[in-house]
Amino acid sequence: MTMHSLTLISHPLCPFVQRAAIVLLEKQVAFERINVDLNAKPAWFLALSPTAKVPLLQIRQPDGEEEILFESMAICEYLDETQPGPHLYPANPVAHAKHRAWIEFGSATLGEAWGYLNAKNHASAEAKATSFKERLVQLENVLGHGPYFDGEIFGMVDAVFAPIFRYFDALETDGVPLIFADIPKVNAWRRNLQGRASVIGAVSVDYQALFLAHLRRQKAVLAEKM
Ligand SMILES: N[C@@H](CCC(=O)N[C@@H](CS)C(=O)NCC(=O)O)C(=O)O
Repeated sequence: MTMHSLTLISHPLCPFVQRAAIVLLEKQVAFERINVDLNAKPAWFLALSPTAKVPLLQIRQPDGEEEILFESMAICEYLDETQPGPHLYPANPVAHAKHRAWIEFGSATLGEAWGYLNAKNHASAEAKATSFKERLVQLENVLGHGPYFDGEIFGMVDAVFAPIFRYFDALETDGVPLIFADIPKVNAWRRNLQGRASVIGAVSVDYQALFLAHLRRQKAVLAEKM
């Protein structure tokens, strides 16, 4: 029984925040969520965050002690180690290390996906689409029968990739089916993550509208087709 309260300091579109929200929801831990305007960061937020980035996890102990954690994976691992509910890493040390490595791969994949989604000209969109697709093909080659990254059990790698795939669930443009063509295992994984309650609950119901508005504001090439 945990006797402290948890606040996730967030932004509605942030994929790193979603990692932590998914872990909290998988573990069915109650938490509060406070969104920060990253275009006008409040002083209290800047005072708490060494990197000026979300997510932050504020931990209030029953004795009034307060701790602040930053960096999404540090937060996710703290939650995995301290909160009840299923563990999101395998116990076997080799498997654990491999999962951590695929999480690094996931962060780089997120960077390629983000570059593609926000590209402001066709040449850079094409280059990013190619490098993103190459990573998806690498994943296709290591995925098993699913439904999740490492089989039957939903884990931390799933929590990292779900926010990446969510971007593409929110889009209905011509290029996207090409990126996801001929990688059936990745597509099955993507669909399984899309239907997971923790993944659904990690964002608000207006996520899609907010994300599309973001792409239009960025004048992303993809937004021309929407
Ligand atoms: N490595 C960090 C990355 C977090 C991050 O990039 N957060 C973005 C929002 S998705 C942010 O707060 N950006 C604000 C800024 O860079 O000014 C983590 O894993 O927590």
